Amino acid sequence: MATALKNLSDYNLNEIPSAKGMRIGIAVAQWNTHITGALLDGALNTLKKQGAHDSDIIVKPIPGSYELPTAAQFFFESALELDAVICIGCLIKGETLHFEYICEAISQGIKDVSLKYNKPVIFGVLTVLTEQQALDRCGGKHGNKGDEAAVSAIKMIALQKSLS
Ligand code: RBF
Repeated sequence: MATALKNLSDYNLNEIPSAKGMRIGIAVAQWNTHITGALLDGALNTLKKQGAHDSDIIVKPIPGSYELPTAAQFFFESALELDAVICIGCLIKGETLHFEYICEAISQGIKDVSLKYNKPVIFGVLTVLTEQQALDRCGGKHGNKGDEAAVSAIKMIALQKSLS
């Protein structure tokens, strides 16, 4: 699990499928926006580099990370006909157990929505102990988890298309 061993932006994009024609929703939590904004920039940058069209990427702000699974469900229930949803958030551990409860709920919730709709729902959520750890992973020394989330979405959409 150690991101210290893997740079989150270290991809050879020539080896990643084209994202042309892929339709992707992105839900972005509005807590720690200096982090989630950078994660969003990374995801958008990677999707566009791989050929995704602006009009095929739908970005929506949501209150906090806890609401990410519900937002993903709203995306799939909409008329947008999305191939995947990327959930972007940043949880920084505080002094109470709130962090543990929210991390658990989000990771389970994202998995549940993905299985319910049979579509990729990507965990673009930083769960860190300090703000510095988040800064290191949203464009800092460990790369940008937004890039990794976009690559995961593209790969999973391509996988599903190849099997259907
Ligand atoms: N949302 C986040 O996305 N990241 C956080 O670090 C975060 N910390 C929170 C800490 C406390 C004490 C509370 C009450 C909420 C926090 N939230 C955070 C918001 C949470 O995900 C959710 O939006 C709200 O709890 C409303 O359901």
